[in-house]
Amino acid sequence: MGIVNVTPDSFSDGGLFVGVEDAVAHGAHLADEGADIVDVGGESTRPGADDVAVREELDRVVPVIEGLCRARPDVVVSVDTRRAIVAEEAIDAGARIVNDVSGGRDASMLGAVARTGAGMVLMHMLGDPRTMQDDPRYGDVVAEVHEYLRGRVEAALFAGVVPEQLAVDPGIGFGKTLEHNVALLHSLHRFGDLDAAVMVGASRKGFLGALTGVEDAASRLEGSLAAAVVAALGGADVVRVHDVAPTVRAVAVADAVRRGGM
Ligand code: HH2
Repeated sequence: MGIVNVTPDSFSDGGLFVGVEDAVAHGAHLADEGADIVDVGGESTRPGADDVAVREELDRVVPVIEGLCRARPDVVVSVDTRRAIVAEEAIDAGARIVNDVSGGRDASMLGAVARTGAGMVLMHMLGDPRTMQDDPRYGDVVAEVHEYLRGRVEAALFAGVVPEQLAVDPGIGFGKTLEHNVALLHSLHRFGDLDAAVMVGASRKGFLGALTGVEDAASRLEGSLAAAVVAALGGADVVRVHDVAPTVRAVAVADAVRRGGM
């Protein structure tokens, strides 16, 4: 999954693709580089980010989704949103997956996704982006995130979301310390029993900067590739990344090893 952030303030690429044409061209470029899914988001969820008005979020993502679906009908487009209203309009515009970092907390979200038959990513986040990195604590982070996602899968299925269309994501960096992120990647295989695909988004994130000593987020390629390979070996079905071409090549090796041959 390649990332298109139509935001002025995303942590590693904010402001680069705020114009519709630039964002559509970037999404098409990620598809050319080998992304099977292109994720379009209009709200930064970096630690400390403020909420975006609904109208603003719609104005950012809907024209880009329409443009991308028109330009590249072969690409699966997902919308990165916590709001049911944005999800619905994005699906009308051509999106086929809703990527919800809040795990479907908006009371109307699961029903909206179920009605459309769209795919859904349920991610774990502790609290909300404004406060999630203020001293996050868990007794056993892997067990607690697993239990949370189990409950969200159950809620989604109860609401009528198609089981084959579900993915879970432990939410690297969303209310987690360096140790929590490493523990979740180390034990990723444990999320394989949730009857859902497993997705991981570690690309360019702060814990990679801490582990590698690379401060500039856009320069964290090696750390991001290592995390994608680790995730693939741990059973991830989808990795959400900024740097698509190098990730496709790195994950091709990891996938072959995981399968034990070609
Ligand atoms: N991470 C980000 C946004 N959406 N969705 C899922 N499912 N998993 C993730 O790990 C995830 C996500 C944050 O990264 P990014 O979009 O690059 O930054 P920002 O939130 O600042 O726009």
